[in-house]
Amino acid sequence: MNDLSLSAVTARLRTQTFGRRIVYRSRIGSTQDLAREMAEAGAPEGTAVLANGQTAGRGRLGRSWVSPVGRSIHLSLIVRPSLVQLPRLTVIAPLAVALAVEETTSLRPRIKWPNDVFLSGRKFAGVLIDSELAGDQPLYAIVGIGVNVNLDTSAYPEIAPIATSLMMETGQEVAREAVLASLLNCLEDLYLAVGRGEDDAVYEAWRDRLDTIGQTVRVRLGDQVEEGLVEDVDAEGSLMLRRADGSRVTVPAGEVTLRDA
Ligand code: BT5
Repeated sequence: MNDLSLSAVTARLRTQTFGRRIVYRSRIGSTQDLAREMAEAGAPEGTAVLANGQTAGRGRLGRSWVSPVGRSIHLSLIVRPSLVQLPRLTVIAPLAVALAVEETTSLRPRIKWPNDVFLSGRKFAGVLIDSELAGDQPLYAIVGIGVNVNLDTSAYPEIAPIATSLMMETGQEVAREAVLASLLNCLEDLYLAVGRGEDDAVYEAWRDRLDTIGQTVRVRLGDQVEEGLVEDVDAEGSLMLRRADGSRVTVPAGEVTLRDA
């Protein structure tokens, strides 16, 4: 079995807190659940829960995430964001994945709103953010990120037509440790930048990689369906849609699904 070398990850970290405490399991149900338990018990910001494989990996809205042992990155990072940082996690997380892949390979990922990261029109990474508030104050958030690094997605019929991996795109195995360390470095850089109020550069970098602007989309938001042309996005990741009747609506990047119209 391909184990993840934590010392190889740590050697590449240039973070203050992100990934400085790592909890590692060779196999787990979902890293999100352990991270949530640890956050509830007071684990500090930056604690990273990692698993070599998951037996019940989760996507959003009850969907599942294919997480076999030894091939991918399964990360749940505990953060304790400010009110400003919390909504920007949906921008920071996929952007950090794209930047980490750019830093460690020759690939140039694209982001599909709100949280998918794509190569050659196929998804290779996804983001799931769980957060806990007390009133309107954030207590913690768990930034869940799955990255198909050396996964042969053709072996999984449920995702074969829509998914890819860094190995499939480069034609060779990629060191998970290098991608993971770069991911933690990029996540912390972006998170701290937003905390200092420097969101403009973060927003621009995200917007540059976003494929969704200019497309006509249908968005399901609870019971409501909105359809329209994506005119722009804002710094919190909301979509600005123009409906067929010419009116405009802003759709937050929360619990939504995107369908091609
Ligand atoms: C996501 O959900 O894309 C969020 C995935 C987050 C996974 C991480 S791994 C660490 C942490 N622990 C967890 O339990 N979860 C997080 P969503 O946008 O709902 O996309 C889910 C859909 O993506 C599925 O319905 C499939 O169509 C597809 N999918 C599932 N597994 C995939 C994979 N390995 N690669 C590409 N696509 C996949």
